[in-house]
Amino acid sequence: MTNISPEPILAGDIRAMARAATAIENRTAAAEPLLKALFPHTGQAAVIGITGPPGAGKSTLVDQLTRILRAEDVPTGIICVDPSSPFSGGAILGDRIRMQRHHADPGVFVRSMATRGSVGGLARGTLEMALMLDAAGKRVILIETVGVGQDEVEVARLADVTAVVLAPGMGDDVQALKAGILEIADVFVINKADLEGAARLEQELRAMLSLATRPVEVPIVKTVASQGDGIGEALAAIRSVQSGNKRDSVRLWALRLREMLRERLLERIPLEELGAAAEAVASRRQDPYTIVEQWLSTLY
Ligand SMILES: Nc1nc2c(ncn2[C@@H]2O[C@H](COP(=O)(O)OP(=O)(O)OP(=O)(O)O)[C@@H](O)[C@H]2O)c(=O)[nH]1
Ligand SMILES: [Mg+2]
Repeated sequence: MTNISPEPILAGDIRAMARAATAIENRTAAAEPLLKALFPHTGQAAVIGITGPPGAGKSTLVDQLTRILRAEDVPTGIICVDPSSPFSGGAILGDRIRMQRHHADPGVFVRSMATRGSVGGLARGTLEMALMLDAAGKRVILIETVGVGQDEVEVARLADVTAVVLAPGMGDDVQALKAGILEIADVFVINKADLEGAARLEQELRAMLSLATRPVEVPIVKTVASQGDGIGEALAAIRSVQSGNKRDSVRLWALRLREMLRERLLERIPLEELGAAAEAVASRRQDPYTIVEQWLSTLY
């Protein structure tokens, strides 16, 4: 195992960041010592989740938000969670081409991550990637995930602010949206406001929100990301949520720690063993309490 030195990352060296990103994504042995060394230098970045149905314009919006952030000289990180789902195949190439203009800008670091269909693992990898970028001096980190499953709900929990991007004419009625996605939204962006149906989508969304019991009002912003319209407003809405309603980081870390603990424990139990134990319990050959006790006692 070759260790990765934290210093060049802390200095914002792009090659070192790319190496670290690969180690984090592949979960190599070098990743954890590195993350430990970087951790004291984190806590400065705003992590913004951008989620929503396939094709809503998330990547276009991320690209436009980055343009504004860079005009303000804000060091920016972009994490695109590659949809390995059948819904969005082929979209990644387009994303890469779109993001290329930022590649020439050393103030932007773009990284794609594959989901590999693992719930939880994605959230962890994404959090670690964001922590690395935070330590490397990025001050805003945009995370794009597709809103089709559980993954983005998990990822959104890791973000300081989550913007849900919707678009008209996608056959995605508001009713059809996953309830989980509606719950995690801090800001709604109705993109493709140039298309017919945007006003109706907004009405439906407002009607739906009026029924939901949310402690704070969720702003709705309309954009035409492909034209760069409304992007400043979207960023302002995101920022106002972030400053006014910033998620309590103690609570966030309580969630993250719990998730890490759960994951670490589960990693220690082979799937076959879990399966065998489930059979034993289901057939009443063993009780679940004894099994869990046994696992815990042999773990460390
Ligand atoms: N008419 C219109 N088209 C847009 C707008 N924003 C994005 N598009 C187009 O919509 C398509 C999908 O945009 P993306 O940004 O790739 O959408 P996405 O949500 O990232 O898609 P996935 O990553 O595949 O889920 C592209 O062809 C964009 O050019 C908009 O405001 N109006
Ligand atoms: Mg995209």
